Amino acid sequence: MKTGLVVKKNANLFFIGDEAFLARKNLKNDGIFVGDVVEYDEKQKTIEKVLPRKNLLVRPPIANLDKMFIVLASTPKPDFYLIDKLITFCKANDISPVLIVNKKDILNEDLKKDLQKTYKNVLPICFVSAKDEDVKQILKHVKGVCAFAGQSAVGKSSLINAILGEQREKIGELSVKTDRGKQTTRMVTLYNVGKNDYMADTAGFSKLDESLIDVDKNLLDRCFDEFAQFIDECEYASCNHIAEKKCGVKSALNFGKIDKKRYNSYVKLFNALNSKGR
Ligand SMILES: Nc1nc2c(ncn2[C@@H]2O[C@H](COP(=O)(O)OP(=O)(O)OP(=O)(O)O)[C@@H](O)[C@H]2O)c(=O)[nH]1
Ligand SMILES: [Mg+2]
Ligand SMILES: [Zn+2]
Repeated sequence: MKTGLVVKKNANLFFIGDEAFLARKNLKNDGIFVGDVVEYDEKQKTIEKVLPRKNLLVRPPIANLDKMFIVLASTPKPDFYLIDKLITFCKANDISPVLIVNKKDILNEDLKKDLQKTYKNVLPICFVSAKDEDVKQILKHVKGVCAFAGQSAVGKSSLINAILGEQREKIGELSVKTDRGKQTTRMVTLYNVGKNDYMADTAGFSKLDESLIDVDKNLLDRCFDEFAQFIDECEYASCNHIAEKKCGVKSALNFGKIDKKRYNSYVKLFNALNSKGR
């Protein structure tokens, strides 16, 4: 039996490379996702088994995501809470986040400095413009299965088009209306951009509800990498770094060693998880 990566799904057909396969009878069609690594029978043209996944994203549906390019720009005004939620989501799902600052052509120096200061100890940052050739530098960061995320109008579709332009015949996202006509299902395709490296053509993930972040609130601080070195100074091992008096994180915040926006996102997310009983 051979193993392969599902790069496209079309009705009940699954594509491994350019070849179409059907799901074996005991495998339900809705149990196989783009990004799944599967065992397949080359003669029967059937998928026999889905190998265990490291993660599964719901909207858009994609399995085994390795890297997320979180896009922001000067316009629309950055939604730092969304960015921090996405970074946390990555940490909780074994995904490497990379920050892509798009629209370099209209980026002001203050925002640039601010972003570098806030995120330099958190994740790699890349400054690009979808309208410029240097957009291709994003390809150097592509490793495994990758996808873009970020708020509406930051330029995700433009970036995808700039990077995958030659490979895609059709611009924009494919959406298929279901029989009920209400729900739309986004069809994701993975494009091969290197030996084992793939870029998803989806520009989903423009929002992220806290309910999708599956983290115990008491472990949320572990998703904020730059807090780690200060946690030892907290009086209690169970410190949540909010109401406690002797807290290493809060003291680092007061000394400007932890960024205020990042800390605010932490508190907001902690409270959201708390109210959901996590
Ligand atoms: N100045 C400038 N404008 C850009 C750049 N990249 C994209 N834009 C513009 O930003 C606007 C939004 O771009 P899209 O690619 O549609 O944004 P998106 O993130 O896919 O938005 P949604 O699909 O709504 O989530 C468009 O008008 C683009 O032309 C850039 O590098 N510089
Ligand atoms: Mg778009
Ligand atoms: Zn603390």
